[in-house]
Amino acid sequence: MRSKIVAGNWKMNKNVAESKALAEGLVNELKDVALDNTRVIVSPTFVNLTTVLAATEGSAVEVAAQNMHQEANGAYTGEISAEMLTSAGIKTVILGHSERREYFGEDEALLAKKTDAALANGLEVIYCFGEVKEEREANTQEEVVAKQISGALFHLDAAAWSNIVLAYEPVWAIGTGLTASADQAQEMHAFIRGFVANKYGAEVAENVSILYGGSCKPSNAEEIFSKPDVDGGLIGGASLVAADFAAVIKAI
Ligand code: 3PY
Repeated sequence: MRSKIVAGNWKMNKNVAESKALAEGLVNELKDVALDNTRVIVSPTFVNLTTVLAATEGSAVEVAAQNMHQEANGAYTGEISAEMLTSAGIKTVILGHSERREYFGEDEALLAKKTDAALANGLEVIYCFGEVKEEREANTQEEVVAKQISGALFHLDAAAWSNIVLAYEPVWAIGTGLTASADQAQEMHAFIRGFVANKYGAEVAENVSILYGGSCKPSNAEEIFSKPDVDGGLIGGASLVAADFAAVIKAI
């Protein structure tokens, strides 16, 4: 059975002390919450990963990185490898967020390499993708998403999919306050599951968690999470306040 997952993407926010306080605040908010089949993940910046790991130790809160480099080591100033993440105790990495695609030129060819490096080092990948506003307006969102998924992930064998989580984040809903309606999210998630099933069969498709991201917050989370193919969320702004993120988690 696939897991429900609520993951907080802290992006480039929170210094060391603030990250520690936010992580501790979240652990405190969740201490009496029965999480059942729901995984909770937070994703601070690289410099705060070990602080947040320490602050969440012994709790159900997992810690993920927001990015990594595709090479194992070498002359790549400023970069972090998969093995460096695992050596720090990290088990999950977010790849392909639209901000990485937009501001750092990441495309499917690069993301395929990053995915391979992550999986080869035993990391789970939360792979993000989603259409921009013009693509939605032109009704090409399914084509766009299909290319983003197949281009980075369809070279994998079926077994590798046990370490893949998909995160559909329509770019027009990121940081804009706009949200896909619950029906729009369900429609796309059902398309994605069908697309994965076509390539890998029903079992892989039924077992992959598909998260929704894009201005998901306490006021809309419950409706979005109620849809059968929405297995949780990748949460931006609302994950930066412990009580708000806890409210989103409780909505699942
Ligand atoms: C958002 O909701 O803003 C996100 O980008 C989550 O990753």
